[in-house]
Amino acid sequence: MLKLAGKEDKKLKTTVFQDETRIFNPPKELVEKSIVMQWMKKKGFKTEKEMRAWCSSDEHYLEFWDEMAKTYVDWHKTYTKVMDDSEMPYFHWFTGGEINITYNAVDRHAKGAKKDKVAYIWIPEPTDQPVQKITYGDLYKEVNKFANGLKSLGLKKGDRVSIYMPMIPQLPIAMLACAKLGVIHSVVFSGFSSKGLMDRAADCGSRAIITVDGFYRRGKPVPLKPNADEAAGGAPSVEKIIVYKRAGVDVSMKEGRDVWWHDLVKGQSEECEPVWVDPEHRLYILYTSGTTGKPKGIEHATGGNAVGPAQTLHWVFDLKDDDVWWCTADIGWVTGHSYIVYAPLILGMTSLMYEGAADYPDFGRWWKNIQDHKVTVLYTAPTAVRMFMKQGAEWPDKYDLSSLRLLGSVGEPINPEAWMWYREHIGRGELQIMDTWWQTETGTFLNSPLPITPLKPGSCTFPLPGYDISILDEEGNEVPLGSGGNIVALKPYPSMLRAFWGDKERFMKEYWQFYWDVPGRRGVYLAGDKAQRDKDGYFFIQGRIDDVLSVAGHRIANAEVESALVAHPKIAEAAVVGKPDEVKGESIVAFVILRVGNEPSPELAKDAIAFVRKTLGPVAAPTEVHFVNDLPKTRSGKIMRRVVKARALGNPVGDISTLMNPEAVDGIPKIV
Ligand code: 6R9
Repeated sequence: MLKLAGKEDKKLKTTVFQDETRIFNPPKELVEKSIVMQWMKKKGFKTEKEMRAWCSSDEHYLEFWDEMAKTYVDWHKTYTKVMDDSEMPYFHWFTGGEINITYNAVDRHAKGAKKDKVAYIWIPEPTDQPVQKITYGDLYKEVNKFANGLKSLGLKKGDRVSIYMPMIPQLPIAMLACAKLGVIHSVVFSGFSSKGLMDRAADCGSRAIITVDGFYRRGKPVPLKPNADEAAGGAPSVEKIIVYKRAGVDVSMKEGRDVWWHDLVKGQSEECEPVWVDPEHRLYILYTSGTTGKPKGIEHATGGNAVGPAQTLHWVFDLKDDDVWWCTADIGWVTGHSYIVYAPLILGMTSLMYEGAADYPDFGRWWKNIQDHKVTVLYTAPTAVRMFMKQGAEWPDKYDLSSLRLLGSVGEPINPEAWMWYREHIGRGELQIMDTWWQTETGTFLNSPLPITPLKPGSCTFPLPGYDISILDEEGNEVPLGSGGNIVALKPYPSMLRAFWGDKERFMKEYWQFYWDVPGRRGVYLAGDKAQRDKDGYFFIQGRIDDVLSVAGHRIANAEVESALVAHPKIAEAAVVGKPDEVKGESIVAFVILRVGNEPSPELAKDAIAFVRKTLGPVAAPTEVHFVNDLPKTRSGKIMRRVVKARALGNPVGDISTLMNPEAVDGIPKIV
């Protein structure tokens, strides 16, 4: 059974996470021209609320998904059943159909009107290297040549291949080539160590690793191939290593095992027949960040991932033919899989892809990218927003960001302070922010505003059409408005995870067991996040179930206190942990990073405490504030509170090799 914070004591009072009264209405023009509004008019829906409810209702959700599946995807063979729940919790979608996702993402555009449309504007990190514009026609040829190369190595449908590459066009090309053959890709973030790659490749039995000689980081070439060599040494299933020459660093090639990408594609045909697969055929395995314990290999199905991400991208970010979309995530994360690779390509959009660091050569790089390539929609993470906030608005202010028309956020709760800064300094004080809540497991956004939704800062607003998302108490009752509990999906949806690679028991335990025996709740998906709804029904995500403090009988989300701290004009980032306290259960200890230009002082610590007391009330005020230069984060930018806490309390910090900045751990002072 899962351990849920607070389960032992149901009498705990839950603090109201957000008492947000500011509402930001979407401009009329955005609403009127939006894709979702066109659809609503066609269907005769009068209000957003009515539309969202209809699409997610018991009576209509399968009808909704049937229409979406036929709108966004060309099926080689049409399915006969939209969804089959006879093997719950193993839900099957689009039964009886046949599909190839690369055909949908590339071939149909390359063979049609979008042949010469740019699919990717790729910006290398070194400023002296040329930007590449890759059309759908180019992509078609490159994917086919590489797919034929993979075929020549004997790779076939159902085999697994690990991809360990930086943000270069060959990464999506490799993924699309695998998918063209029905080979299951497992992308491993290129910032992971050789051990991270080895564990993942060994777990899913990869037959090959696709990698690069090296890549650029802040202007310097960094070798990567040696990591793949080490990984292959501990992953006996790996027969081949394919190496793309990116940085021109010296690498050793093992005879018979290693092959250069350019040799593999030499002389290969630019045509390659798609391998048509069952919609349930696995498209990819992606290991989650592994915040605790062994990484879990999330299995994603082909059909659902052709439909879900494309539909949400179209509706939420309202992408039209002339938009330039930039999702700043790394493709090594689910955000990149869904929203740099599959969804934008299925929609036939132009995406920007940037190879490098946000601060190279300086903190203006992103804003220059937007200015130079007239990016219209920007999708990034709160951690990035806070980093820029810390550096000050003078960086974005130097550039012309007038091409932007919509903004997005993902990865963590975005604290209202960062939300306001994002809108003010990146969005000219007028752009709407789509705060999308979702997970590796879900493949696509579950809760998110639409361009027609009035926004509240810090809220991911409502469940999207077709998704039945609710908040339940521990007994399985829906909680009333104005309170919180476990956020769940009451119904299945196409892009949901299908299984854990090789671990049925853990799959059951982590997501389904919790409400399995509650009458009427079998098949309810436990997301693992705490959330609250305010009196208007707006959802506020409070963070992972474990990230809730218990202070003098009050349940306080760590994120709530962090959000209050970051609203302090001198604080850029904060991590809050609970320190055991004989009287209160836990007392709140904060570790904060100051904004540039501020110095730590005992007065500032006192001021920060007073600030939280005023914002959230005395019960949520930290008893200690410590100033640090850095906080340990996952590679996707989430603050690792577990590690901060372990270090602060003098406990073993566990495996930190997969952190973005393991050195930050040493800077956390002991508090006991
Ligand atoms: C897409 C992604 C999933 C966890 C999720 C939640 C947090 C993501 C969020 C958010 C609040 C948002 N999360 N988006 N919390 N508001 N808009 O990040 O996937 O890396 O698997 O993380 O991230 O806690 O459960 P993943």
